[in-house]
Parts: sequence; structure tokens; C-alpha cells
Amino acid sequence: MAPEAVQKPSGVAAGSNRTVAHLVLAALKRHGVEVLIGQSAPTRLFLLGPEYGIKPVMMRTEKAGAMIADGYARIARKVAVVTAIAGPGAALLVPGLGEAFKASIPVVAFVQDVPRSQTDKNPSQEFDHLDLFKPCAKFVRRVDRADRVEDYIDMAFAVASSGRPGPVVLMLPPDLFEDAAPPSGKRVASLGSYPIDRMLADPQAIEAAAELIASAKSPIVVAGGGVHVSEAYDQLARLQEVACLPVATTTMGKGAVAETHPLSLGVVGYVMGKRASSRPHKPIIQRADLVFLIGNRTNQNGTDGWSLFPKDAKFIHLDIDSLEVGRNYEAAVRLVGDAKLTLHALNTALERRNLKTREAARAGLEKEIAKGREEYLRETASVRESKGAPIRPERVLMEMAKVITPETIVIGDASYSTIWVANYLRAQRGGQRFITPRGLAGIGWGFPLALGAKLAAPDRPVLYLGGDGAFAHAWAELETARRHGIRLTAVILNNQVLGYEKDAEDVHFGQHTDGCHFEAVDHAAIARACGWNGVRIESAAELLPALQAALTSDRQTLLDVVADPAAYPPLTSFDGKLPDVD
Ligand SMILES: Cc1ncc(C[n+]2csc(CCOP(=O)(O)OP(=O)(O)O)c2C)c(N)n1
Ligand SMILES: [Mg+2]
Repeated sequence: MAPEAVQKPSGVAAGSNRTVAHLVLAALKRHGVEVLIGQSAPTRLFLLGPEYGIKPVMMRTEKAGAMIADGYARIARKVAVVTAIAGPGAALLVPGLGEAFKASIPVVAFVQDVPRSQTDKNPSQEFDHLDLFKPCAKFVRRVDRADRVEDYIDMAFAVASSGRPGPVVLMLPPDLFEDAAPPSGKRVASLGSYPIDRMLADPQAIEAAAELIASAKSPIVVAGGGVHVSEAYDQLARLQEVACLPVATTTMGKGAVAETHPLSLGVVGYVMGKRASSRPHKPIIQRADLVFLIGNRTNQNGTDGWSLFPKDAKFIHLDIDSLEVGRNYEAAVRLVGDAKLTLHALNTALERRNLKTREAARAGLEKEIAKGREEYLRETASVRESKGAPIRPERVLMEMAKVITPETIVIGDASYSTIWVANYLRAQRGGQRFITPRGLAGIGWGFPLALGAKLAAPDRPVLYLGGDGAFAHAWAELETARRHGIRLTAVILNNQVLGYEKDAEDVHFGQHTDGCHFEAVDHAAIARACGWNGVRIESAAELLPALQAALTSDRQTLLDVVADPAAYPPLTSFDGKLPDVD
């Protein structure tokens, strides 16, 4: 659609709320919004945004825009706002909002709809947005009355940031922004940080959970992404200490607890094949008589195809979404509520109990876990220290492990990068962030997520790891990073193949399609063409100095690592089905 054919209002002072555009921006400011991620539409918002202290971040593709917003929301702990033009721009928001929806991340999307007078006349780029966004938003509305705009913006922020957070879409016609604003509303609440409306689970159920934990023989905790959303780190760490509980996480939950804690098991699920960091701990899971699921939607990956837990184990399930509680494993105790609040109450209930059984089990468990960790280090030594070329991804991860600090935000793109990160990097504290797009698990989500994360935390190092297939979905945003001074480091595992896809085809069909192999691509040259520092890495010895230089440089740096196409990470489902490549 052509830019809005309307006159720019002149002489409108910020805060005067003269037009609906002013009203919208004042409401966003009230909700603590600092950046507006989009590509010029709705134009009036971007033109006036800076007057309200709201910085426009203009990306190259709307597809990336929704993902940048997602990454921003995850790290800023704020509702992120992304915008798009009707039709094609709106359609490109769907993939990113889909990830945010499934990963429970609050994003509000403003879609510039067709002008009110043209509705249903076949105007340019008209599209059924209400249906388009249905599966990827908690709430979708078209707003066409100036006197309801503030109400709808507040509804959007409240819905996005409360309960199970997620995306909301508001469609706003361009002519509405030019309407005179009604007198400033009475709304004063700031709803832009999440979660709002924390809810405590039923106190009786909390007591029942404490009783089960205190009397269990071999209880375990499996924490999911909900712990990050709720920021329940201190409470989970306390639970681990007080009840001497072994704590594992899903890939999405990685970093929910310190993986260096003597009772931490690392990431479990589909990532427990040969050489996996949690594989030696499998007996602890297999003998569990009680599994405590926290912020965990018991999906296929997190449960290794629903095969991970013993059939006769009991479950306590804590989640903000009652649909998830008991979805796949009937819960002996249902805890529907916020993880932080509910764990706090549960810890208090546990502290009042006799925990002798748990305390007696601690030393043995710690010894068993320490032995398992040694086994992992022994089993992976040859690949972690490999000097071969093309370079083993495990070696790349070992060098990354040397440069990351508890403050570094690591983004592992979908495909093998997620699994390398899950297995070869360790959270040194609860709350350390390893973001992997596990909602939809789409390749190419990672680079824009990393841009959003860095936008939210300019002072923290951000390190992106992605495959060459994944990165091809996102090259265009190299320029966005440069233009906005978003300084991050990207590491591309350039194995010239859709690795996971090829290996999965080999496992399932005994052969693979031609589409899995690419021509050689020089990503360092692409990066340089966009003003980045692009470095090609062909030998393992170059990795560490290049990573150190990248992380201390003032410039965005991309390391194009020529990686071994035969290497594959420890996927449980590939065990024994692919050639061993030691
Ligand atoms: C958008 C999207 N398309 C297809 C897939 C299926 N898929 C999963 S992994 C993968 C291969 C990714 O290859 P690459 O990014 O090069 O990573 P590698 O496995 O080689 O490390 C594909 C195509 C997907 N997850 N997302
Ligand atoms: Mg690849």
C-alpha cells in the first residue's frame, strides 16, 4: 500500500495528544516502551516516536522484525512492540509471532490496516488479518474508533504480559492515526513489564506437593522455559538446595539453574545421544519415583518423544497455563500458578518439614553426578580438542566456552546449533541465558533473536551460533545491525549442508535429497559487504584468538567457520543409526 496520503500535522507538541498517533505514542511511553521495531508503517508513529523518547529500529524484513521483538522481550523483560504494513508485511510477522506464541513471549504487533472507508472494496494489500494471526496471537482486534484506542492498547499489553505471556495483534487503519484524539484518558497504569498479575497456586496443593517431595525416594526436577519467563531463578535454586533435588532442564529451560551446581543434570530430552552431557545422568532420571515439572510443556523434544520418564513415576506439575498441567503426564498434584510465587511458597512449606530422607540422599547423588560429568569429559575429549580440518563443531563450542561469561547471552539457532549449545556450554549461574528458538524450531530465527537481545542489553556480550542453512534466512539483517550500531558476534558453522535435515533423511529413508547440499558460500565476504568485520576460519587454532578479538572489538564481527559436514550432535534418535565420526 502507498504511504498514507495525509498531511503531516504541524505544530503538535509532544504529549498534547492532538491526534490518535500522539495518543498511541503516549500510551506506549506509559507502558515503558523504548523501541519501535518496524519498517516505516504506520509512518506517523515512526515520525513522531522520537518526540516521545521511543526509538525507531527499522529492520529490512518484517519476518526478522517479529523475531527481533521476541529477542528484545526475552532479555529486556518488557513487552516488545513490532509493526508492519497490511498484507505482505503482516504475513511476514507470522513466523516470528508463532515462535513467540509457543515460547510464551509477550510481543504486541501493530498492523497498519486498510483505511476505514476502503474496507472490503479490494483496496491494495487488504487481507484477512483476523484469521491470519489467529494461531499465533492470544488476542487479535481491529480498532477503528479514536475513543477506544487507549482501552485497546491497555488490553493488548495486559493480555500480552499476564497469565501465559504471548503475542497480541492490533490492526489500526492509517486514517485513524490522523483523527483528533479524544481528551486524554484516565488510564495511568504501566503494563509493559512481565509477568503482571502473578498468581499463587492453591495453597493446599502446595502443601501436598511438599509432602510428596519430602517423602519421595528419588525425586527429580525438570525445569522448562517457564522458569525464565517467571524469573524464578532464586526460588528454583533454593528448592534445589533445601530439598537436595537433582535439577535438569529442557533446551528452552537451559540456564534456569546453574549447571555447575553439584546437583544439576544439564539439558535432558532429545539431546541425550552418545557423548551428550546429560547422558551419564540418565539412570537418575530412569529411577525417579517423582518428577516435578516446572514451566515445562512436556513437548516431544523435552521428553525425548515422551519416553524419558519412568512409567510408574508420579508427577507434580507447576505451570501458569492449566492446559499444560497434566497434558501428557497426569499430575498427582496440579500447581497452576506463577513459578516464582509458587516455588517461594513451596520452599516455605518444605522448610517446615522433616527433610531427612532428602538430606541423606545428597552426598550419594552428588558423587554420582560428579562421576557422570567426568565420564562426559572423557568421552568428548577427542572431539572437543580436535585439531582437524574442516573443524569439528565440538571444538568450536569448546573455544566459545572459554570466552563466555555468566553475563554473555548465547543464541543457538534451530537445527544442530541448539544441540551443540545445550551440550557443550554450561550455565554458570541461574538466569544465564542461552536462547534457542524452540517454539517453532525454525532455522534462521536465531540471528534476529540475537539482534533483539543485544538491542535490549547493549552492555552485555551477545554471541550468535548458527548453521549456514539457518543464516541464509537472515543475511539481510547484517545491514540492520550495522545501521543501528547493534554490536554482536556471529559464528557460522559453514558445513555446506543442511546437516540435521540430511542426517534425519539418512536415518529415516536411507538416503537424502539433493537439496541438502549447497554450493560454497563465503559468509565472511557477505559480512564484509555489509560493513561487518568478516573473518574466515579454516583451522581450529585460529578460533580462540578470533573469538577474543571479536568480543572486544568495536565492530560487529562474523566468523565463518569451515566446519565438518560429517559431524552431528548427540541426538538420542540418531544413536547407532549414523556412521560414528570420532
Ligand atoms: C524454516 C525451517 N525450514 C525447515 C526446517 C527443517 N530443518 C531442520 S534442521 C534443518 C537444517 C539446517 O541446516 P543448517 O542451518 O545449515 O544447520 P546444520 O544442521 O547444518 O548445522 C532444516 C532444513 C526448519 N526447522 N525450519
Ligand atoms: Mg549447515
